[in-house]
Amino acid sequence: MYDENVTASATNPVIPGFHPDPSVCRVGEDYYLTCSSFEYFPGIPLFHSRDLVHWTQIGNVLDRPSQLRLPRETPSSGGLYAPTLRHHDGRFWLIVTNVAPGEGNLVVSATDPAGPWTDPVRLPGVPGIDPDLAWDEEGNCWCTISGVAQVRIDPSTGETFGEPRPVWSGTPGAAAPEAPHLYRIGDHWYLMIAEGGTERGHGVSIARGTSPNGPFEPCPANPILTHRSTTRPIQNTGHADLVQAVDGSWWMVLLGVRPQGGTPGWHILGRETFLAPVDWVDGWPVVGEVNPELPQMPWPLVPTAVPDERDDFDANELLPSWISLHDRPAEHYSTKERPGHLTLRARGTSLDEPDAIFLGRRQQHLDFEARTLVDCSEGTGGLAVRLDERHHYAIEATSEGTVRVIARVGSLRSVVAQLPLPSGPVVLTVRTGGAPEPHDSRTGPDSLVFGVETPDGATKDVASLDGRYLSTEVAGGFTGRVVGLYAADGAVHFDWFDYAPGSR
Ligand code: 6LW
Repeated sequence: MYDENVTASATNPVIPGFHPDPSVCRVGEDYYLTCSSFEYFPGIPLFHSRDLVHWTQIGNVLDRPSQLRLPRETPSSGGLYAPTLRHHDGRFWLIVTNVAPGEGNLVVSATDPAGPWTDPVRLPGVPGIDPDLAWDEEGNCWCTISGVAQVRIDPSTGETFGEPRPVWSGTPGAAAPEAPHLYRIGDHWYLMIAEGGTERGHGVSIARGTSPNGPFEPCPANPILTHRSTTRPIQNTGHADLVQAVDGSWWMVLLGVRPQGGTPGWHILGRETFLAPVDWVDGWPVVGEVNPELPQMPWPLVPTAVPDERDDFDANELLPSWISLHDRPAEHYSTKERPGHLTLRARGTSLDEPDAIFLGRRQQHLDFEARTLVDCSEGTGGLAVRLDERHHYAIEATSEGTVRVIARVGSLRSVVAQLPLPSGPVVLTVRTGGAPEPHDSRTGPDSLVFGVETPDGATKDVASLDGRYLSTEVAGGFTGRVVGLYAADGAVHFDWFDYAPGSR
């Protein structure tokens, strides 16, 4: 079984692929981190690390239908935004916004972060997004939200005490004060926020006061982190959280993107999680550089196991890195119907709908190759690279005996290549290739090359498509590419799925 996020060296991003809005906490020598998951189920991936560099996904916080409601019409980039993960009084607490209609802010808790987590407690008195949790010395729990406003809550009942009260609006003139986190550090309470919006202008600013409720005095060096208006390879740096390591040093986790190609630069993996060192000078945090190479870490690295390329679908439970759209009903997603296979059964929707039957994993490497052995004798389906319901490419085998490559970009949908299907199950492939012409300021990020394997094991390329159309700069929104398997009609059986870094 492959494991997520495995690297042997200390490089950024520490959690590649679409893993934005990181929130981190430490318990003893263990670090835990969560990210946003939007329209995908299960919700809120949870990672563990012993060195802050190597992270292993140990579960998902919202992995039962009773915990996560994403109605049919939930669009891509709807759903779950920006959790905060904290440990308090022997329990893990997670607060998050579900932006789907009728949902809102909710809290869950657990004694073991690998689960199970409780069913959600709703917070009807907490409006807005990006909720934070912090406890003061008297045991009061303060929930701070984008804007930035604050209200006292009881996280075990969802009760709020009074109306949210504005506490800081960030740097005058800066857009979107959001992603607040409140910390007691030394003699001060620090209120850290993101501002400038989650695009190229993103940044992190901080203020401090002697009470958790303010007044807050902004840091004279704000923003304490931004890559706006630079040519650095990591852009959009912001939405951060702080953690103190076992040795007393301080670190920041944050989101950033890696634009590729010419102008304006296309990022294809969504917003990823990066790590940066933090020093304290005169009672203010000073953030070290956010570079692809991490500095020498002050402790030995604890790499995780090298992942298997292949998932044989032999286990009853799917790995936590597999994500589907909105839900995962057993009648549509099964590893038991044909043992050793994943069976996907269509529900009258295609990849063009927000609730397609699609099971994927995040594209975590700028270059990758994926393959699957598929039996389409009872249906139509295949292998897709998905940005959202309006931006995806796929190679599919049909029950009528053809293989075709389909491109959907905005309102345009086209079958770009079609050929007869070899008899029996077929291996479908996709890999990244170099950017197609032109090779100048308009150069795109990459191409996606779809193919079939012939009986002698060679790969026959069927179509090569410009990767820029599966980027956030084209599609918009908050997510990144997901590579996976789908059923558009009938039942489709997948014997195995390989994902491996590298190609071109
Ligand atoms: C999130 C906001 C943001 O709620 O993007 O970059 C939004 N920051 O804080 C969705 O991830």
